[in-house]
Amino acid sequence: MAKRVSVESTAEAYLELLASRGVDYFFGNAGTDFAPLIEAFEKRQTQGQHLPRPLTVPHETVAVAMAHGYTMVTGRPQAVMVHVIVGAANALAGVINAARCQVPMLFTAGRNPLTEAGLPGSRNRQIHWAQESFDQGGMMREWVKWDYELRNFVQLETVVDRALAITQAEPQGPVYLMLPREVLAEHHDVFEYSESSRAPQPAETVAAPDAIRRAAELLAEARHPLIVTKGAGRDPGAVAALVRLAEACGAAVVENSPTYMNFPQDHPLHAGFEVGPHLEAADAIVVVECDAPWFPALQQPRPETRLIQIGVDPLFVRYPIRGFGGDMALAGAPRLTMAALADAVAGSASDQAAVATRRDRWAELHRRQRESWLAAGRKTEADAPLDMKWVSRCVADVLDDRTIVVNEYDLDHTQASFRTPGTYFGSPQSGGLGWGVGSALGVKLAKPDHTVICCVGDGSYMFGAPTAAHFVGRAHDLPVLYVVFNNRAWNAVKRAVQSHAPEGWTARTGHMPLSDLEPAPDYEMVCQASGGYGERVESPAELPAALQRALRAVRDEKRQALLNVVCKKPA
Ligand SMILES: Cc1ncc(C[n+]2csc(CCOP(=O)(O)OP(=O)(O)O)c2C)c(N)n1
Repeated sequence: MAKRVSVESTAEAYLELLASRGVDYFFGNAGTDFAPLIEAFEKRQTQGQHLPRPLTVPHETVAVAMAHGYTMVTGRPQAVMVHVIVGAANALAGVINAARCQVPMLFTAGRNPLTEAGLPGSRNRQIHWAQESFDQGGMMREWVKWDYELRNFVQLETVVDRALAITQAEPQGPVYLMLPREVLAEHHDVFEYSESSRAPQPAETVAAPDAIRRAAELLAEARHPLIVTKGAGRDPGAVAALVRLAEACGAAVVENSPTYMNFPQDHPLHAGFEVGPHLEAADAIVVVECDAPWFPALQQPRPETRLIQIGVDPLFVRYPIRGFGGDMALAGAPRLTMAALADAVAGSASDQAAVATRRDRWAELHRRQRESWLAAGRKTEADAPLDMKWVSRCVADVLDDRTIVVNEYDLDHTQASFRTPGTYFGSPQSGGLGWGVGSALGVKLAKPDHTVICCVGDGSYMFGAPTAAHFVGRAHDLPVLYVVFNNRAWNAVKRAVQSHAPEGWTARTGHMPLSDLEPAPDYEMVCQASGGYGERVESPAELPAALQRALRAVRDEKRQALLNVVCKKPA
């Protein structure tokens, strides 16, 4: 149905349209390009129109991560707006993360005024000359599915609906809309638009029945089937389908650097987080939403092992190189693909006795694996400085089904056990650091009745623009608990040097440039500076009680909290 509203500007019409399309939040890091929008926001708020809600986010890293976090738990894309080319530059790593995680997002930036004079919104600041680039979309183009500059009011609805349709079409990912100030500032009286988007939205797809049948035959014949996944749980509905598939095949599931909760970690077919020990034996491997299931330079499946790749884009067409083979690739919604495959395998003439034997064997491995993980954690329980395994175990002890963990780096998977879809989110495969702190805020925004715990390395924490993030936590009432795994180093960098030159100069001198983070800041004070609860934890025995104090702060006092947990420093 057509709707007709009175407006004053294109900017106001744009906000009206975002609200009608279900965009709840507008994460903004403003500049001079925002002037017509800020006016329009204020007019709408004065009139009681509160959506989309503008949130001031004083660093682009946090703004993009918040939108990422919000969408990864709701599935609904939100709007981010940054200041022209310079704001977009600060945001780029976050956009890369969203792209690789297939998270939809309406990423927008102001466009420098085009005209030097003569139009409302023409240039009137020093920066308006130097901030113009020849191709503002160019910097982002490799990482977004679509970019466009809004050229006039007449095309507003088509452009916004097209942007939102493209970002949500699979494989999902950010789109980039540039908004020139003259166009936003144009005066208009009336905006007519269709109440719901008329842009076509592709329906979910699943492989043809014949392909499913052939894949099921291949799996039914296998004697050692294995499943590897990283991101099946992007669609929480896919978790149950993956369980059915694993059970139907008697196949173990290995989570490889999981970005989501993919498979209940207490399920007897969960075989841990390392594919290496199982590669040699496997005669059929199903790779589900996993860009790098193993490292060919270190280990490969046997040449005769059959491979099935499942994903919305099993070719990963936006990756320049990815050589993992596949006897079959089943493109489409993994939830539907795996459900169809599970049905087909269950209905096939597979050897049920062999399936049951495999399940028992995996259950035994699962039991022994968990025992050894528990023992490994316990072994470190008295270590001071704290061992990251013990920190992870203590965090795991406070988890429940209404707690969501965002983990950028250091929570040790072997010490926790996530069972509920949508309760775990791990670092993006693209590894653009600075994602964790902001995305935890986005998760909290989307799930105010859940406890949100953000586990971050001290390095990752600093990449996350923490002053800006804690500002947002206080300004917008988002009490997240941050657990900083403070090892005073970039251990990932140290490990890379050790594997590159195990007997090299750094090993001989015991000194490694460019990898230490000392003197370490008092991270707890960064949170306190924005009214949060902060505590430094140096004793392993004190950690459980410290976690309880911090949880009380976030749950009862509704204050953000940060535990600065002093961990062992890597060599
Ligand atoms: C934007 C960005 N810059 C640099 C890196 C390289 N990098 C990868 S891991 C890492 C260290 C992370 O440190 P921390 O969070 O303290 O975890 P730790 O390695 O100590 O466990 C760095 C610097 C990156 N991935 N992203």
